[in-house]
Amino acid sequence: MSALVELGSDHDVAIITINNPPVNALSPGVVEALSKAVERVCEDENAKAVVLVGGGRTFVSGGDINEFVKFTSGTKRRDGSILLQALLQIENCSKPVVAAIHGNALGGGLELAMAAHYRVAVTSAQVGQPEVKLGIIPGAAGTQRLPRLAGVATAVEMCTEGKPIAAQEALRLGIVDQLIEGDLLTGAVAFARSVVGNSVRRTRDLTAKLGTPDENTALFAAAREASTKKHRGVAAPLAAIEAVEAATKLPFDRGCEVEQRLFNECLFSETSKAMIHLFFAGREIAKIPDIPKDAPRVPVNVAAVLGAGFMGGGIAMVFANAGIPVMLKDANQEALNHGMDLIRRNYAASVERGRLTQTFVDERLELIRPTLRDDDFSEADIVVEAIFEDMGAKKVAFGDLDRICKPGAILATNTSSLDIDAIASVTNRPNEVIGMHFFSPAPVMRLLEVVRGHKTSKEVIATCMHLAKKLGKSGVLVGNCPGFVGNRMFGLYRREAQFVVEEGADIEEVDKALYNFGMAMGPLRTADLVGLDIRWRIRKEHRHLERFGVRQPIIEDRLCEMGRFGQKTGGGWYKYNGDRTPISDPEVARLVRLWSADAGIRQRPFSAGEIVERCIYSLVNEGARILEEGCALRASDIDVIYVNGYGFPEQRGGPMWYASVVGLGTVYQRTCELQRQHGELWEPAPLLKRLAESGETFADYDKRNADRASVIASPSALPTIVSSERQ
Ligand code: 3H9
Repeated sequence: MSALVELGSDHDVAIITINNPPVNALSPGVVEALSKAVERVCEDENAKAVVLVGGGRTFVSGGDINEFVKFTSGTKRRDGSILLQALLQIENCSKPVVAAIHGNALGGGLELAMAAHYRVAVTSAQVGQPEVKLGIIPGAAGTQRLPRLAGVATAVEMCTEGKPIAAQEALRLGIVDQLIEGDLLTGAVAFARSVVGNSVRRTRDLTAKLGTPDENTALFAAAREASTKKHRGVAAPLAAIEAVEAATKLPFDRGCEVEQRLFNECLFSETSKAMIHLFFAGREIAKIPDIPKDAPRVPVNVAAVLGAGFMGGGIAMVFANAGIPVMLKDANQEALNHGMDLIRRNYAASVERGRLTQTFVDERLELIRPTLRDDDFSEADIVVEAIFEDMGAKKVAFGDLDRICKPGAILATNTSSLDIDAIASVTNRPNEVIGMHFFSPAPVMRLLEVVRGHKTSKEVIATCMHLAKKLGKSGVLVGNCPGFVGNRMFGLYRREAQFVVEEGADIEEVDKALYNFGMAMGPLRTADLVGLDIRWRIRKEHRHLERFGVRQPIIEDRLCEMGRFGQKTGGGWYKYNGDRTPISDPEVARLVRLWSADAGIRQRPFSAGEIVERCIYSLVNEGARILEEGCALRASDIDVIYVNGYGFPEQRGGPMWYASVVGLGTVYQRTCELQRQHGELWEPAPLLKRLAESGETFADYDKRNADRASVIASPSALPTIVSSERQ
């Protein structure tokens, strides 16, 4: 037998074990070896039943995603029938086949398990069809077998949302037949023996849960409507619905044909390439060239958050949600009460929406300990400072923390733009100071920028990157430049949106163009949401650093001077009637034209395409600069940042991936044109120029630089950045 698939037995029960670490993906060779093993047990007279199990930490986590990249890049031809045939072979086996699930049965893993006659699972196991998150649909009859086992509504939900479900739920839905307490293999073998002699139950023959045409018509229509709204611009959820619908209307084999056609259409789309890129990018972020995977880490058993405002409270919830006890401190009782009330209200809203259970919330609240006493923080293994964004105040806070906290405790700041090294400089332990830049609202947003200071120790970085994963965040290590990676780029994007308005585009047109491109929200609506005053204040502070002759945006400053700070003041770019719905304000439109004309800016109409180019290419150009400076390790890290923290559409793979799809030559040419029109603000990043000239992509650059030493820790040229971007 191949090392990938092992054939053993427990007396009269054959045991087939898949061994393809780390996640038992169905890589080349696995399916073939599995097929051979099944053939042998079918012929083995001594085997009365078969248990199919995953070796190591999991059952099977799906088809091998690396293979998909080979198919779409044309380096390998896909033959979808190999897996389908192997699954039929299992289903056709005359002896009962029992899939024994621990860890995950995902994608092709669940499809494999569903081809078995029975499924047993440990309670900690999860099953799911997450293909949609890769821009594809199940491609090994998952859309045909799942509705037969769990019903049409469940199949639609699982195949369109891609969320895995826990074993207990899988049992309730009929996907799993029995939960195993104790040793999985022992339980699975006992289960297999208990069904010997029964006629085998082939999933493809089941029809009871396939629903009636009347029920299904309404169900599919509702699912299509919901999916179109929720997954804007992604074809896979609709394709998944079509495939499940085929299961309800066609015989099994014909349904499989429909699934194969749709699977291939999705797989070869730009969307799926982008989403698969993001899958691997999401794994790459954990790899820090100068910090090995097994680098020593500080144990984090108790956390503390300084500052019980919206951000601090949210960060405390993040720790509690991960099961880590956390203290929350503020300067006085009133602020602390206010913070705790906010936390309770947030949790209550989640219970109301059915996202969390009351029991879960009660347990989490138990983990959050409000305190006013400095000394309590001496217990903490990590403190996250989340007070207001002011260097003086932060320095005072870090001086205090240095005094109070135990040696070895990590002192993290949640600053979104301030210099980590300057903050660290007031402590006697700059090696233990780091940035942990959470995004708002902290319990919801997946992104966490981990900011490496000049002296931050490897142990502290390793701990925070590991902690990020434990907290359910995509932790990306970035360098200590102003605005770090995300905000530094976003400042330019927002600035460009303003410039385009000054040059004649309507406010609504700009937001609509970027929304239709796929952004979660247009840039001007976003500005109103976060508040125009924050950047206004920063711009005023840095006015002295602006260079003569370098264009500065004018409109947001004027709006702020009128007291229009955005949603919180009932008006900014838009007006608001007591809620979050933006309403076009003709007065703002009039003023914008007036102010722009006064400033001598020529006005002209804009197409949506031009608006998108201006705003998105500004992200790309700055991203290239950041990459070359070394403030991001990889272009793909920037993509992870933008998709997880800035509402960039995942179907476009992030700004750097998108630029490579457009063609870096095209992006560079356009940047040069914009430089001719607008001057040095559009000076192409040298890296963009080089890659464009050599015909390479950012992914090529990432590959070439896979072993680069580390992100640059010290701040880059602050004056240049401030003068051109006015962060
Ligand atoms: C599919 O099944 C389609 C079917 O219909 C069949 C059609 C024919 N393939 O995430 P981790 C790697 S589509 C290849 O850090 P965790 C991953 O890149 C697939 N590689 O671990 C990483 O490599 P490295 C449907 C895979 O414990 C390493 O394993 N399935 C695959 O935090 C560890 O991964 C999915 O979409 C794969 N399928 O999480 C599941 N999966 O160390 C995708 C993982 O070199 N996978 N790797 O960077 C996951 O969601 C998580 O990896 C999992 C483990 C939950 C399994």
